Amino acid sequence: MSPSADASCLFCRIVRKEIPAKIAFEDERVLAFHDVTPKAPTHVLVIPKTHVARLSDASGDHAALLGPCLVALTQIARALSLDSYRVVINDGAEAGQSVFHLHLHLLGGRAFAWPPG
Ligand code: DGP
Repeated sequence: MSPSADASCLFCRIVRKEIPAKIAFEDERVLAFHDVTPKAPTHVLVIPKTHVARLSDASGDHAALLGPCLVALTQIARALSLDSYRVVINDGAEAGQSVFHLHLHLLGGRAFAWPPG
């Protein structure tokens, strides 16, 4: 499994710094950056650097990447002083996924309806 290996993947290109993004967090396994079209006052995308197209593709070694993503997300939320926030993973086009590199949305800074639309 090589990090950010998919040449055409938008988020792999952000990992490789070929496309600029406002980075919120980075370590050897995880990258987080602010969403270009924010849906809340705070909207950060947390991704594994390794290319996994969608949550339902995560298995074996991929699944081990999810824990670090969640831990990074909580650290980012704390650093941004969010004490209440929503975490979203859209898995598949019908669920709203538009970029096929697994990502967690960290949304905060406003109230959220339940159930989601
Ligand atoms: P989703 O619809 O769950 O696949 O979310 C994809 C998100 O990615 C969407 O909220 C917009 C964001 N996005 C798309 N292109 C870019 C980009 O080039 N830069 C950044 N920072 N975010 C992007």
